[in-house]
Amino acid sequence: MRIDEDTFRDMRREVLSSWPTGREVSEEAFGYYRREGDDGIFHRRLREAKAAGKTLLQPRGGVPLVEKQIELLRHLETVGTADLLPLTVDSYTRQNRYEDAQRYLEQSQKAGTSLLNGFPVVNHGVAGSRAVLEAVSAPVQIRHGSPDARLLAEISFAAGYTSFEGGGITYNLPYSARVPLERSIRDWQYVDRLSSYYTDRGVTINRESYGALTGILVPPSIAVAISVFEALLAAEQGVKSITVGYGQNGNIVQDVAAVRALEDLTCRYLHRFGFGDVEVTTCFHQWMGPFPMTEGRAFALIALGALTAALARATKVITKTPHEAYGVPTKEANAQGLLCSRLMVDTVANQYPLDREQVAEEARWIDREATAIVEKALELGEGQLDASVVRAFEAGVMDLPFCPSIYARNKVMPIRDESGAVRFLEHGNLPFDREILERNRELVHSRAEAGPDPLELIEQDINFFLEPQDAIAPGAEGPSDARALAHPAGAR
Ligand code: 8ZB
Repeated sequence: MRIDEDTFRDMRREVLSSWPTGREVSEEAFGYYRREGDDGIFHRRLREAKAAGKTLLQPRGGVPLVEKQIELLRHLETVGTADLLPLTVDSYTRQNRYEDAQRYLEQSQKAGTSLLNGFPVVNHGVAGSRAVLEAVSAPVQIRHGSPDARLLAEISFAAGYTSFEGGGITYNLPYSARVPLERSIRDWQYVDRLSSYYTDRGVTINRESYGALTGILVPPSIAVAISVFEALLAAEQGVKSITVGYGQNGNIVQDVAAVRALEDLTCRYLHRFGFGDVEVTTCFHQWMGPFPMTEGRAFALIALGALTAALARATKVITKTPHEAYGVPTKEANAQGLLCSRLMVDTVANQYPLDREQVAEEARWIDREATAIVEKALELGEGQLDASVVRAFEAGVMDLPFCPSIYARNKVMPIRDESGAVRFLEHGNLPFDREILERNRELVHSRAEAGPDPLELIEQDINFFLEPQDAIAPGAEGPSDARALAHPAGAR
């Protein structure tokens, strides 16, 4: 159910009093947006790109200091030709540890270095965060990984940011071991409700689901089913611009089909629930799994991701960098990842070298699997979206392999087929029909039954893009500047 005005007002009072900068949030924000002639610039860029069939480029990037963040974003925009910019938030802020973020922010200021792995939006407050936005021309999105992003969203929207990543499932399960889904979904309903509070007042906030999830062999139908629920949950709170995402697995046909199924299913269910006026766009994540250390292989993988995103006609692609295997990238390496991707998306924009029927066939199977999951979850939820998700995960009807959270059953085991597409070795309690299971069995049996120990196969499949052992021997070079990388506080 949509949170009503009165309840929401009380909730906001509590959230805004949880840290001093919460007091900076005011209705002044609406005046600010109007002054900028900005009705939510991020969603407009997405809409234009979708209409033109273009794939926009967006990197990740966040450093603790305002001036350094501006320098970084200007570099990504001018040298890297990024279409959309990020403000990646540090890990302490993601965990609501604002005191720790404050301490490392002050130390970073004193030393003039980066002792946080991102930009602490809450600590910088409305003015500091807005200064970054105003120093660049491309729209900027807040990207993070918080199970509870209520205060972060408050400061971000008040500062003028019009796109916010995350959701109650996708920013919980891959990131937290023991945050109950019930709680993260509730806290994200607040973020979606806050987005619609702005949208109702003329400022459309774009909300993006983190469809790449754990980044490790996520079967497409699982990612699609989860995205459908995050889209429905957002729409239920009044969100009008939704981006659904998917992380590259490596088989071009399957990845392209997955993006198609993702968009189709999301739109179909939004319509069915009466949210046909929501604008849906797609985001493709370049490979989120273990990244090659050598520069040549890293660039090849970045190019493969950009190629696939462009063929899928994804609205945008989140790019990786040649430093991925080493940690947070320098701005120069980040721009190189963008330039590599730029060549690919521009070249492929007007080509379609794939077999259309093969893509359509794969998309039909992903659709069929995802539909089975969504329908069974809806049945368990007895008409309530949040209950559908909670009960479906309890029952293993929705599940996520290699998930750190105790709130996923972890009974699904993925495996690649001969062509590298991700299939099921074990489907756990996913509610699949006989034909789905039969097709899957046919596709995997040559690897699953002939090969060595299944666990060894899965390890190979996870490390699919890493160098063969002998290629990282002396002589094979990593990025020349990677050794100079700083290692900021907090885990990535
Ligand atoms: C779940 C997201 C992980 C990805 C990148 C990692 C990885 C994290 C930053 C960043 C640039 C940052 N990432 N923090 N990239 N600047 N502060 O997100 O490298 O690719």
